Amino acid sequence: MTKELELIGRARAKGDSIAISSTTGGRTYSDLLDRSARIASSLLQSHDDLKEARIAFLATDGYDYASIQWGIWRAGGVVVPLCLSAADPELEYTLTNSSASQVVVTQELRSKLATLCERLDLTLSIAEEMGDAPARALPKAGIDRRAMILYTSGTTSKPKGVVSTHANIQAQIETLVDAWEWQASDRIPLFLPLHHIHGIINVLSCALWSGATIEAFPSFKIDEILSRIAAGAYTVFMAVPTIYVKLIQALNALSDAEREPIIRGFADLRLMISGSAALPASVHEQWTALTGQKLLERYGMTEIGMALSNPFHGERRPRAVGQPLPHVDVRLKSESGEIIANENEPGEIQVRGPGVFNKYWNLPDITAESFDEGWFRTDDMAVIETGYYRIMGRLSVDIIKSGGYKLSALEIEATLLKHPEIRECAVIGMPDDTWGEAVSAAVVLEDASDLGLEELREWCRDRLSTYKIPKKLLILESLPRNAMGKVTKPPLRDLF
Ligand code: MCA
Ligand code: AMP
Repeated sequence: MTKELELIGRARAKGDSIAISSTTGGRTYSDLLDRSARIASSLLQSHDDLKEARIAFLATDGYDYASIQWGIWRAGGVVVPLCLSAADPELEYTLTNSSASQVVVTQELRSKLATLCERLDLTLSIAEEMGDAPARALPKAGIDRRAMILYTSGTTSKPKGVVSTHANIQAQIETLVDAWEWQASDRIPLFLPLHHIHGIINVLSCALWSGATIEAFPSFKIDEILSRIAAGAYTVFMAVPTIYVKLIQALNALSDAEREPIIRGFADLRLMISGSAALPASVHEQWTALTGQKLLERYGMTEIGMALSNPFHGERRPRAVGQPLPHVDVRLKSESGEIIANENEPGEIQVRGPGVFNKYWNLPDITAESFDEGWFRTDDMAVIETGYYRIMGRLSVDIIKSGGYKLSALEIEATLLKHPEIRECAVIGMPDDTWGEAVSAAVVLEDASDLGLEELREWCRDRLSTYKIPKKLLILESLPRNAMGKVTKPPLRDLF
């Protein structure tokens, strides 16, 4: 038996409530249903069902984004959200790797994709022009269908496409709605990028599932957001640690009179969450000292949604990520292969449950290697201390977390090696107070090159997303190597 997606069905009951507002005004749940149905009809043309065709899309505005996402789902397609700050080679990789059959974009972003789509012979549809297609009966496909491909960087040099079904997405949403007590009366700002789980599931989808109201910003517009906080516009706030660092800096730069209403606004929120990267205890404590709010830190991953969380009711402990969320099984496995039964013994986090993804797109071997007896291997190490999990770090030195983004050192190295003056390079994440880790490149230059950081950053702009561009550059005569001739990265940390 197949029926309408529950996310869509629930929206029908919400009718005239505001789903998403932005500077262009407020849009109701009925608006979202109507526009997404028209986009779905336009995508379908003469077909009955897109049958899991991959449709890539790019939009800045939250309402445009949600209408296109729902439109693709309602037509039976798989959404492939593109990254707004991606460079052309990255967009091309996503489009070709997912074998997207068409691309949807808003008018304002058309120029970002027009030439590329023409070269790749891909139909580019403009969202604003998709409203006139005659309404069609929309397919009802069932929740075991594939729904989304998100690209995540890992220990392969190119990002992997994480395929999630509607059932996975629904499980990820229900877990959070349950644990964090989402309500229809909630109001949340959305400023996180919409090509990753944090923005897509934790904020956008949980809010729409709950019949809540989203206020969407095109990116993290700190002054606008602070003035809305002061106006008491929200009940819930979700961000990455870098954003809390930036908020603390901004608040500390204000006079007492300017700061007071903003602090009051933050203090009045019912819930503030941090995740996507480790929240330093100092930031946790400074935030409590400033606003009285105890941040709820949680842990998740593109492949699994959220897995561990400090409690909504109960102790929210700095440096800890709490306990398994509802419907999520978590275990720790030691390096020697034992399942850890005791506190204070470190092991790899492994996760099982209905939210765990379907597979990596076109990578059956890597998918198989990522599971251990049905448990997904996260590559993150943790320990349980007085009942709460604490993340200790990652198994791979090649994964960097910067500003909440997961980056592959190997991918950045492969790009840097295309520079004609770089003979060898090694990329690592150096500890950074604002970004968590800063992308840092050690390079051996060709003779006679005088390449500097600014010139290299400029060269990277057409090739890498902003957040992957090296922040630090170290020029060496040679890279440190082990007896086998393999570059060893940890010693580089002492050289920067
Ligand atoms: C930007 N800049 C950086 C970085 N990003 N420098 C170093 N490291 C970075 N990571 C530089 C830019 O080059 C620019 O410099 C200047 O900072 C301003 O750039 P801009 O992009 O405008 O910065 P921003 O708007 O202040 O962005 C910071 C941000 C953003 C809001 C923290 O990075 C962000 O939205 N991060 C969230 C990512 C996220 O959602 N991750 C979740 C993944 P210049 O001016 O010199 O050019 S999902 C996940 O991890 C799992 C599932 C989970 O658990 O959630
Ligand atoms: P992503 O692939 O972008 O979904 O990033 C997932 C990774 O982010 C995890 O494997 C962790 O390494 C990291 N991460 C997420 N939340 C936390 C947290 N609260 N503390 C430490 N690391 C985190």
